Amino acid sequence: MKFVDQAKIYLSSGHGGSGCVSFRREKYIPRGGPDGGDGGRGGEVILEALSQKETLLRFHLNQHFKAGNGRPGQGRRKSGQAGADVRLAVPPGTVIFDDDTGDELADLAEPGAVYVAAKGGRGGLGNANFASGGHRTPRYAQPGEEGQSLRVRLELRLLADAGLVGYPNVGKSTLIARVSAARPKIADYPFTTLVPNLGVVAVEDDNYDGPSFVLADLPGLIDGAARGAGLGHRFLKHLTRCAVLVHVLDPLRLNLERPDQDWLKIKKELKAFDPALAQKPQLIALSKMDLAEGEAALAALKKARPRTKIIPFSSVTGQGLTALKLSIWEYIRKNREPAQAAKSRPESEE
Ligand SMILES: Nc1nc2c(ncn2[C@@H]2O[C@H](COP(=O)(O)OP(=O)(O)OP(=O)(O)O)[C@@H](O)[C@H]2O)c(=O)[nH]1
Ligand SMILES: [Mg+2]
Repeated sequence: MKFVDQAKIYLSSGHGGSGCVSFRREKYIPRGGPDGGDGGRGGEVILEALSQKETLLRFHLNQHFKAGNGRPGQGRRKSGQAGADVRLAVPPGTVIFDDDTGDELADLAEPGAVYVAAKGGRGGLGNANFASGGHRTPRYAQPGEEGQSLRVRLELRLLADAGLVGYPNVGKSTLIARVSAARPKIADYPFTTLVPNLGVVAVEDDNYDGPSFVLADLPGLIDGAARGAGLGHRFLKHLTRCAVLVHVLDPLRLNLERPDQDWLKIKKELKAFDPALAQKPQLIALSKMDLAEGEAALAALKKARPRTKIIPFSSVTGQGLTALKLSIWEYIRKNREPAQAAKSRPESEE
C-alpha cells in the first residue's frame, strides 16, 4: 500500500436549521398560541484515530467533506432533525493543524481519540420559545447558526519508540528484518528504503508476551537532508515520538582517521531539522561486525568517543543483537514510566 503521511483537507460543518413560526390552529380553540419548533443542529465533522488505518492515502483521493445541514423546525413544537455528522478515520499518530494559522489543533496519538474539527451550527429557536405574558403572538423565530468551514493539514507521525537513523546502505533495514517481523526491501545500493517501516521487537528473544517496543526503520539520510537533499528529511518527523534514536554506522564507510564523522554529520542534520530531535537520547550501533573491517572500526570509534555507548552488532551472525535490544529498551522503559505513573495516579474527586 502507498505510504501517505500528509494531506490537506477541506471541512465544513452543517448549518443549523431555522426555527419555525407557527400558531396552534385547532377547531374550537380560538387564538391558539405559538407552537413553532426549533431547527435541528448542523452536522459536525469528526476525526477519529482508528488502528486499522495505516496511512492518510484516502485523503489524497478525496479532500472535501461536508456534514449535513440541520432541518428547520415545524409546527406543533416539532424540532427539525439534526444534520448528519461526517466521521473521518485517520491512523493513530495523526496530528491536525489549522492550515491557515499553522496552529496545532489536536494530536490523535491514541487509538480511539476523537477531535471535532468543525462544529455544527446551532439550530434556531422556534417562536414557541418567545411567547410571554406581554407578547402572545411572536411572529418571529431565530435563523439557524452558520456552520464552520476550515482547511486542515494532517500529518502522520508514526508511533515508534525507537528510530534507526544513518546513511544509506549501512544496514538499517537488515537490522529491523532480523529483530522483528518487518520485511523491508534490502539491497546493496543506497536509498533502498523509500518509506518508513515499523516492526515490533521483543526485548527477550522471541518472547512476544514479554516487554516489546516499536522500532522504525527510516530511509537513509545524506548531507543536507534537513534542507531537502535525498529522501531523508521528509520522514524525520516520524522520529518526533521516539524515546531514543539509534545511529547505525557501517565499518565499510568509516573513516579511521575521523571515525565519528558520519555520526556527527547525521546529528547535525537532525538538529537542523528540529532541535528537539537532537535532544533525544542517542545510541551508536556499529553494524556488519562479521566483516573483516569491523574490529578496526570499533577500536577507532571507541578511541574517538570514549564516553559514548557503542554497541557492535551483526545482522548476519546475530552477534550483539541482544545487547542492542536491551540498550534500546533501557531508554524506552525510562521514558514510559513517567507516562504510566501519571496514568495510574488516582483521579481527583470533584
Ligand atoms: N556482511 C553484512 N552485510 C550486511 C549486514 N547488514 C546489512 N548488510 C548488507 O548491507 C547492504 C545494505 O543493507 P540495507 O539493510 O538495505 O541498508 P539500509 O541502511 O537499510 O539502506 P537504505 O535503505 O538505502 O538506507 C545489503 O547488501 C545488506 O545485505 C551485516 O550485518 N553484515
Ligand atoms: Mg533500508
